[in-house]
Formats: sequence, C-alpha cells, structure tokens
Amino acid sequence: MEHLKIASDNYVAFTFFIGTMAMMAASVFFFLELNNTSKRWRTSVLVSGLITFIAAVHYYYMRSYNLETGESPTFFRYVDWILTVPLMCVEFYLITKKAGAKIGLLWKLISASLVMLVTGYVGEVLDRDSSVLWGVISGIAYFYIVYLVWFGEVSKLAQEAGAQVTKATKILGWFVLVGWAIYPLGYILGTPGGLFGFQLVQDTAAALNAMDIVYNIADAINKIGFGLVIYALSRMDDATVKA
Ligand SMILES: *C/C=C(C)/C=C/C=C(C)/C=C/C1=C(C)CCCC1(C)C
Repeated sequence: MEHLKIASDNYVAFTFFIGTMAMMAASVFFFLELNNTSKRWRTSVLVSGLITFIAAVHYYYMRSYNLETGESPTFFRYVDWILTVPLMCVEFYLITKKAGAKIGLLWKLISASLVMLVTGYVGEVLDRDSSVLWGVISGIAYFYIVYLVWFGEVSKLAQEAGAQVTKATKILGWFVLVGWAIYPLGYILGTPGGLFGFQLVQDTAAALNAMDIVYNIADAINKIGFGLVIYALSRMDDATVKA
C-alpha cells in the first residue's frame, strides 16, 4: 500500500486531518463526561457526543478520500450533515422539552434542515448550473430554522424553561445565525453560480479547495461548540439543583 504524505502546502488535507482529530477528541470528552452527568442531562450530552462521533468517522474517511484522489468528498460531507444537523435539532427539542416542547416542533426543525441540505446537495452536485436557485431555496429553509430559534417556538419555550435554558438557547442561536452562515459562504465559493453570478474563485479546483477548507472550519466550530454549550448548560443546571 502506498503511503500518502500530506504536503506542507496542502491546506485542504491538513484541515481534514485536524478536523478528524478534533472530532475524535471531543467525542471522547463528551462520552467520558456522561459518568459525571445527572440523569436529566445525560441524553443531551450523549447526543453532543454522537454528533462529534459521527463527524469523526466521516472525517476519517473524507481525509483519506481527499488525500488519495485530490477530490472534494461532497457525497460523504452531505451524508455526515444529513445525520448530524437533525441531531442538533434534537438538542433544541431536548432542552425545551422540560417546558413542554411537542414532537411537532422537532419535526418542523428536522424537515427544514432536510430541505436545506437536500437542495444544497442538488445545487452542488446534481444541477450545478442552477446552483444559485438551489442555494436560495436552501437559504429560505435555513432562515426558517433561524426564525424558530430566535423568535419562534424554540425561543418561547426556552424562556418558559428558565434563565439557564434561555441563556444557552441564545448562545446556540448565535451558532445557528453566525456559525451556520459560514456554510453558504463555502457554497458560494465552490459552485459555478457564485454569489448571484459573481464568481469569487475562477479556477474550479481552487474553488472546490476553498469550499472544503471553509466547510471544515465551520464543522469544527459548530459541532464541537454546539456540544460544549449543551455540556455547560448541564453543568450549570446540575450545580443549581444540588445547591
Ligand atoms: C455539522 C454540520 C452543520 C451544522 C451543517 C450545516 C449546514 C448548513 C447550515 C448549510 C447551509 C446551506 C445554505 C444555507 C445555502 C447553500 C447550501 C448549504 C447547504 C451549504
């Protein structure tokens, strides 16, 4: 078997490598901390660990795929997102459940995330010539999630669930509004439609590389950061209950 080395200027392969490590480390952390987590929060922290663990497995694969072929592992990227983004929706449901969140809210969040991701995949892979149109449809689904978290049911239920859940939901809301907004930026860099026709990177290979780097950075921030907010919420709440 050929041994593939990461060239020192291969930033794409490097961010896949760092991404793999970071997701693995985060998963070990969340899983080991389950032992020190009260029953009320165990499922939430477990889901944090599952999100980074699923990503770690995909990153491990995407890292070698990219290193061996030099190509963008778009298909596995989307498989990862289709599994992990709905799990992030589950986190919103779990933390607001104490204030009476209904399963319908979970389905609204999950459906919107699936529309957002499936249309994104169509624009990136199946119908690249209409990438702007698919990106806009995906963006509408994205803003619906932002709306639910900032002004809709999620935010209302969080307020009923108390000060700590309200605070955590605010921070998670910032992740959704700012952290998740990094993804459309990667999409704009990597698809031929660019920003409504304005192409930032002309060369196709360079555009796809830029897209992968942006997606890799966004994944590390969002998946690990999101999990840590849930973890911090569990610690604060357990401390209050004990006191
Ligand atoms: C762990 C993975 C996460 C949090 C992935 C999130 C992905 C998005 C928020 C993607 C959004 C997109 C748009 C809003 C428009 C262009 C197409 C996408 C799919 C990149």
